[in-house]
Amino acid sequence: MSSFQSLQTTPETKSEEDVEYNKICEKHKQLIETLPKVDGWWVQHMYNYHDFWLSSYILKNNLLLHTFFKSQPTDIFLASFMKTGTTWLKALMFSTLNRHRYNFSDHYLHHHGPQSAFVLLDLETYPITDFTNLSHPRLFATHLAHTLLPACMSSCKFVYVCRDPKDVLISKWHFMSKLRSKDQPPLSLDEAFELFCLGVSEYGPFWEHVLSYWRVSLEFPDKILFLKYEEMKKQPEVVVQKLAAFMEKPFTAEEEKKGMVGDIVKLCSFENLSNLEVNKTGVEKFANMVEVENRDFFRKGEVGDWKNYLSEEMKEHIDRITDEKLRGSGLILTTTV
Ligand code: PAP
Repeated sequence: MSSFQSLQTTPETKSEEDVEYNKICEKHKQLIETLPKVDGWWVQHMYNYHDFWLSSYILKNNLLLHTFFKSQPTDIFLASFMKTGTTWLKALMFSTLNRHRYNFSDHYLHHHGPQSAFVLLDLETYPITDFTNLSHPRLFATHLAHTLLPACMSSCKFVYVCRDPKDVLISKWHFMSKLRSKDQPPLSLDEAFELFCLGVSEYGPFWEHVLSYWRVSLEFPDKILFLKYEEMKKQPEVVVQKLAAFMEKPFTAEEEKKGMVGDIVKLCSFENLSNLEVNKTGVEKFANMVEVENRDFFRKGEVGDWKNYLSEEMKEHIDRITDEKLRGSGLILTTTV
């Protein structure tokens, strides 16, 4: 749980909430019995809910989110498919918004993993968690596709980050292999490749996920800032300036002159964050239940690492899927590194 945005839990939920909660548990039970089911990469099973693959827990939380989450107009959401640059953006958005609150020589991010700066909505315990005491703007993250989010969120601002699916696959395969239970047989890269291409991985299919945000970003560009990991790597300063303007905290000429944009980029760089003690040895606990070592969020941080894993044939196959799925959308995701 975030030490910065410390959440409060109410000792008892109200009885109305109990009734709603019980109804949702019942609905969840029915869904689990009836929805298409496959093996998960991390968890044992995933269920196809409204065309996306979710674990049983995330599915239940999605139902609860729709009933219990109340957005506020100033909320800012960071949305992403897994392994597309979330950790980096959490650090960048948090340090941009809070640039007057912390000193760059002794910053919050020197002592806390970037994950702690946002609340991961997908894992929270509804209706127990009370978000009303979070500092403003409240910062939330989600890996859910746009079509799975409650309507109340549509008036809020979203930052979405995507990445070349070949790098996403490699990053996700490494991450999931670490988290996968030792009781399950290891997932080979060949298996992961095949499943990923079929759209079968947690929160997938990847392409439909990206398109769900892309389409809304075209219609409401002031509501969704759509970013690409590769562009962030090329021009991080430009992205930080975009983020600041989008979050309604543009840099002043004086801040720019002082080099604040560069300070933020440096603070949040892969080299800097991955070498901090907190990110080498610390553990992030999500919603008091899922524990992940901070170092697992930092692997290589490069564009094109897929070249070290995928054959030419695999590359062509996945690029073909990307071309077909994104055709006519105006979005280009394949990189030629
Ligand atoms: P999540 O979905 O579990 O939150 P996310 O942070 O989106 O993961 O993605 C992790 C990827 O971002 C890793 O990529 P890799 O496996 O290809 O190396 C990770 O190394 C990379 N990453 C983490 N922090 C940074 C950073 N500060 N700059 C650039 N890349 C980063």
